[in-house]
Amino acid sequence: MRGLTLSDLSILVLHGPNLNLLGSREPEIYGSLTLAKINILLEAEGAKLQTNVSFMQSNHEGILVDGIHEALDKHQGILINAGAYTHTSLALRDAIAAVDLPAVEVHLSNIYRREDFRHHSYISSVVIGQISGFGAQSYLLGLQALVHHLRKERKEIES
Ligand code: CA2
Repeated sequence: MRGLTLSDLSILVLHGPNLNLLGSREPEIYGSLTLAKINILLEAEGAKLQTNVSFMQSNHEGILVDGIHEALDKHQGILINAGAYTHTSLALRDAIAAVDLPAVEVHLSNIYRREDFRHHSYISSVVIGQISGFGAQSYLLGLQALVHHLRKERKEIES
């Protein structure tokens, strides 16, 4: 079988509930960019990093769980903003743990500066790291960190 080359990396970006409303409401918390614009920025960052980026948004927990399962044979890593499911979903946590793909959790807002119920993430214990509070930049920083991690992991396996 052909070995993977540097440009063969593929990342799944998962956006959780209500993030399809970005740009239309609460810009003081979540910024003024639409989700489509954030995806365009991620695609451009992916191109710089020689990494393919795919996107999925759902307002439904089970659909996000299915997306995580389906990532297994298609992608090497997951970038996830689980939205409010961050604070409630054992199912998403278990799905990320089950597929065992490196994942990075991102949030537009700094969840630790907000209401107490946003301070706990069910996801954080099964991801390699979390970036929170930098608006759309959180996604770009998360993508960079994930690609860096995957490349480092790959180099370690090859050496
Ligand atoms: O800061 C983040 O990225 C969050 O994941 C966003 C979630 C929130 O429940 C998390 O605590 C933190 C909410 C996403 C809602 O997105 C909206 C976008 C526009 C208008 C209203 C909601």
